[in-house]
Amino acid sequence: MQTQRLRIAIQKKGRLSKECQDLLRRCGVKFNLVGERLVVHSENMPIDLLLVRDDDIPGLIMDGVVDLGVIGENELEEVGLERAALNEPCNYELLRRLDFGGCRLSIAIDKDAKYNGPQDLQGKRIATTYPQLVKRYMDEQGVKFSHCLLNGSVEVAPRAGLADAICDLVSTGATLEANGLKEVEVILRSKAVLIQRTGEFSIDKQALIERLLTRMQGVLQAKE
Ligand code: PRT
Ligand code: ZN
Repeated sequence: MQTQRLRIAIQKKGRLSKECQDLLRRCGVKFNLVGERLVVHSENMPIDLLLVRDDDIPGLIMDGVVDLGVIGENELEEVGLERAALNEPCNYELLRRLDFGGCRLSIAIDKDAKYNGPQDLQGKRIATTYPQLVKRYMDEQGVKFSHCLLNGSVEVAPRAGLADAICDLVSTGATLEANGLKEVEVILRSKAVLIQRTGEFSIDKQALIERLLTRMQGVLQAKE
């Protein structure tokens, strides 16, 4: 069901939400976030913001339920691979790479273990929230491994005896260090991106998207 107003999905609460809201505000979109609302109407533009879990954003775009979304490439690629494997719609258009949410998806092992390359992970169990991205990487390397799917506390899995290695997001490296782990392979470098659903847009929506993109270009350049 398409609406006249441009629908933009953003993370409700988390590492991308503040910078995402700041970016929209700098692009001139006025809105007031009150309470626990899922949909927030902009006060000065025909835009509705959808405040959701980041995990839901790729699917909302790929199913054509919302027009634009801001999401980390890690999440976008994982959901895309999962949907492709299930023969579900997985198309989207990348409008812009943004300047926040930077991190890397890395494999880490016990800090004292020897490591000479991906072949050392042969037959090991890897704990992760990103099974598709790990599988793609390990297939590329020709290394067989087993999964340990965890949606939280991934970094404690080796110490808890659940896995031999982990594959998780890293920014400063402090979490790995605190858990006695060392980063041995970077399998993806990620930033937040602005994406768009595929398909037709009304002339008005298209014009609004272009206006937003021009403003965004200005905002991002001014920060450089
Ligand atoms: O509730 P919701 O599902 O919306 O949020 P979430 O908990 O799934 O995601 P959130 O808010 O933690 O992260 C949203 C996005 O921010 C991620 O998908 C990444 O694109 C991006 N991002 C950038 C990060 C990090 N940096 C990051 N460091 N996401 C998570 N981390 C975690 C990491 O998982 C690990 O636990 O931070 C820890 C490592 O940080 P360092 O600094 O110790 O290395
Ligand atoms: Zn999430």
